[in-house]
Amino acid sequence: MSGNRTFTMIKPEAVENGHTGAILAKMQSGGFRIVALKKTQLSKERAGIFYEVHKERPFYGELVDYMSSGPIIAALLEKENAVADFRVLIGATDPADAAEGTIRKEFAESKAKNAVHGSDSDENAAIEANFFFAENERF
Ligand code: FUP
Repeated sequence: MSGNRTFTMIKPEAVENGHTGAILAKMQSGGFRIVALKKTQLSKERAGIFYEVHKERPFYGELVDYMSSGPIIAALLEKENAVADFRVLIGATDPADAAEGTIRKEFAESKAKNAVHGSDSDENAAIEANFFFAENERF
């Protein structure tokens, strides 16, 4: 996968609160094309694997519990400079620091329940996309 794709999840609180459509619309109007999309729920074990890079962080247990607490929307998105541009569109990790107009500013509840995930590198975007999507689920 080249540098034009990023992986995202709409997190449980945003799905639960009915923000899926509005968040996907913001992604699309931000210039991102949906390559793959699914609604699914992570088991605790799979959430633990997805967030393994944060294993030593104090919030890891809560993060795994939260991310497996309800359904999420997983998506693979395409745009030139996707990883960096998507992180601008979603805003800072803590919604208190997120810029006006960003997805987290509008929809996130807190640093933990921050509405969306966005990959932090091309390499992780590829790993994360492979975690959720088979080749024949990408268009
Ligand atoms: P981001 O890349 O913006 O999602 O942020 P990080 O990689 O720093 O954090 C990964 C996830 O850990 C975030 F989605 C939310 C969670 N987190 C917390 O729950 N508490 C914290 O203090 C920091 C991050």
